[in-house]
Amino acid sequence: MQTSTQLTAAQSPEQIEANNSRRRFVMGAAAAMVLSNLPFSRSVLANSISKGLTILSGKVFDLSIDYQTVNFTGNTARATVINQSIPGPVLRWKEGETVILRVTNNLDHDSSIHWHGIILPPNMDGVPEISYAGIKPGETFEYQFNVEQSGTYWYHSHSGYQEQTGMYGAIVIDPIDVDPVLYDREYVVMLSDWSDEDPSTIYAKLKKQSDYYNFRERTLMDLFDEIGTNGLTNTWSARSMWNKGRMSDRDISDVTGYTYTYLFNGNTPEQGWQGLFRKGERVRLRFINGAAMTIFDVRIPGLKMMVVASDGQNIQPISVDEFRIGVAETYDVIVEPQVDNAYCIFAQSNDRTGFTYGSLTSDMALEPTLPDMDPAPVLGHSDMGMAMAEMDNGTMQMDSNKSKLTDHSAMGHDAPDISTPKMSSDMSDGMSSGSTALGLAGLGSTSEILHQSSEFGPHVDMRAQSPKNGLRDPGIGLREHMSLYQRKVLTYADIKGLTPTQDKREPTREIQLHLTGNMSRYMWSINGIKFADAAPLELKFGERVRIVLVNDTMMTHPMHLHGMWSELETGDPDFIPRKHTVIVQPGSTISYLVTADAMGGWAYHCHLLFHMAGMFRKIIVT
Ligand SMILES: [Cu+2]
Repeated sequence: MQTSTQLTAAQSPEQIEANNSRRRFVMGAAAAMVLSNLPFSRSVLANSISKGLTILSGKVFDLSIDYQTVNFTGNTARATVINQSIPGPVLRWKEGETVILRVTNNLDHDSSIHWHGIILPPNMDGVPEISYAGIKPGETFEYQFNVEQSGTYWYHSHSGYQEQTGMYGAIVIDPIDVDPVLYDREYVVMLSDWSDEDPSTIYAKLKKQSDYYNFRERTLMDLFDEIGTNGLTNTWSARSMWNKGRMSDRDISDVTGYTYTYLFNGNTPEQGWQGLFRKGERVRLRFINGAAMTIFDVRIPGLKMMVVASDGQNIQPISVDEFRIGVAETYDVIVEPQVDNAYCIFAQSNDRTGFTYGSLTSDMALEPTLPDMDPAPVLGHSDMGMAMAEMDNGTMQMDSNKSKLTDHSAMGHDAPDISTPKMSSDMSDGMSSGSTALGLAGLGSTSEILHQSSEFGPHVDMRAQSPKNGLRDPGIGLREHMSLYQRKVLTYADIKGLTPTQDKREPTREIQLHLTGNMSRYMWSINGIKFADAAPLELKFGERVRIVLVNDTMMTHPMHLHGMWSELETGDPDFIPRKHTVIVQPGSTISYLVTADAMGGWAYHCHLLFHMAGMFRKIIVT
């Protein structure tokens, strides 16, 4: 009986990327950094090998988890891999079918695979200690569930730091009905980050020195430049805010291109993935951010991208030049190249410390022209959820003083959608905002932003006092791209479901969660409470609830709810889009609705791997 996984024949040979014979020279991460602002010359690239993704389709899949020695940088390192490859195989399912996935753990540690974004029973979700005990060394665990959705998803280890060392792969689910998206050809684009450093070493370094990988701190020369431009007083008041919190306005990401090599379908920038097209074709690119810690900004110079799906769910098509993809998010886009050429699919890290790319080409012999990375962004006051007026009044709550808020009079200046935040004294676990009338479904919360008493203490070094609405903000480093480069950047406000909202009920309560941390001590939490100390969040089966996320930190956090959809409130109650991962920008708030239609225990967490231990909650639906 041929039940097990097979190399698919469903794809045309061209669909399986066909450039295995190209030979190029593999360089290290350091060389990539040097090259990062230069177009690659073909001679430099002459010797490395670009590889494609393996695709498995069917109903029964055998997956193995093994150690493997890899060489992405010129040095060898140990990876953990699924079916001997990074990424693991693309799993191609069909909506309406039951899949069986037999996963054998050949590591000497526990392992797991979580099917990210897939709606399934809680014991099939693959999260150790919430779904099951994990997969022990030598053990085979059999997952079985009905596939009730279609689109682009992915899977990854939920054990330790295994995801960082290679345990991730794409899932593509064909719809049971006619696909509303028309296309002639498709490719998965899995973006990820690789380090030769052991992830526990990376984490230990961050714990000792949270800006260990950030080489963009301001220098004395920057200071003199700034004084020359803005004057001493302005410079001093701007600087003192950052200095008080021992923070840096260039602290965009914790782990950077200093240690990371960014991968495109498992290829380094020196290898350069290639995908073929014929001019006039509609090409569907299924972007997945499978990185552990890296948010990417993606564009294809010379091509408009029609975004047709977000987190696997069809959306009303929206034409953009660029989009930000948070860790664990997926976007499907359609491009229609009209001339024979090699187009660069360019993915730069949001801190601009590195990039990866692939090419969409009419001829494998063509090399694309690499664009320059955009300038490194600098955080502004609004990214800390602060109005300028507050800064001048000296009322920002970037403490070490852990006291109460001192002056409410100046707040809310740049936050028209959000009322004045307060400190809440009596909301025991801060999980419910109580009695006030809730904003309408799809339009977002009208409740006050309340800082819980648990948010005050040395474990939280910042609270956003006037968090801005994150919906229309393309994000730091992208805001000015229309005026500077005429590049339309996708925002969450642009995303509307393709099909009407299924659950049209109004939410009956709100849960306001603050994403918190002490950044200089590299401690992460929700409402100031780390996972180990937190009670589970309880939802009642069938209830319609709004989750309001407030980012009180300077980092962008991609928040992932397991088991249920996150219905992002983007302003149209009739076409609320469904997502599994929602990025919350620094100093911003965003909200989504959840229908608690999945009994059992589920994980809810920031998807940045090194934030996850603290910024995590168990959700129980009873
Ligand atoms: Cu986070």
